[in-house]
Amino acid sequence: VPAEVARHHEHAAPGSGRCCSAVVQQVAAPAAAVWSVVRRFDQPQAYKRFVRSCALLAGDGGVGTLREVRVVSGLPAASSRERLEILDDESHVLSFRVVGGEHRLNNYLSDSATVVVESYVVDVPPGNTPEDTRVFVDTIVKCNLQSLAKTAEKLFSSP
Ligand code: A8S
Repeated sequence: VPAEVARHHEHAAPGSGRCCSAVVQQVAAPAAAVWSVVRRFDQPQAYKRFVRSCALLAGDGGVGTLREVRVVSGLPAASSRERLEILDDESHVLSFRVVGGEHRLNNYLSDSATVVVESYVVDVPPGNTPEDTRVFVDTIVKCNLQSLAKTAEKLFSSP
């Protein structure tokens, strides 16, 4: 991981009752192709396979936009309200914050750049350990990034 990227993803100590991690994915496509998929805050279902639908509650895809995501069944969650915190088209950085919804990942904060490193911080849900939580969230994020790689690679190779 390039030093600049690592530095961008350094979180302050998560604090007690919180946990954090980062997931890295290689993508065989140019950063522009990856970024074109990631930057669409209104279209997470383009690559996030746990997302069933997404509706914008406020904003038009710029910083401050609020979206409501409904997730597929079988997860300990139904929906999530997420606010776009950073959308930097030059540095290829997007960050969103979970601000509500029906799920157990309170105060989730995600930060992705197109290299692609996705780091996060989240409260450990009551009755779970930090390890449980990390395994759960890493699984979701890894799956998202693999799917993002496929989506961007397809976009890049299509005629
Ligand atoms: C993302 C990352 C995550 C999404 C989580 C971790 C979530 O959408 C799912 C299950 C949950 O339990 C929490 O980048 C929540 O989307 C799939 C509803 C937030």
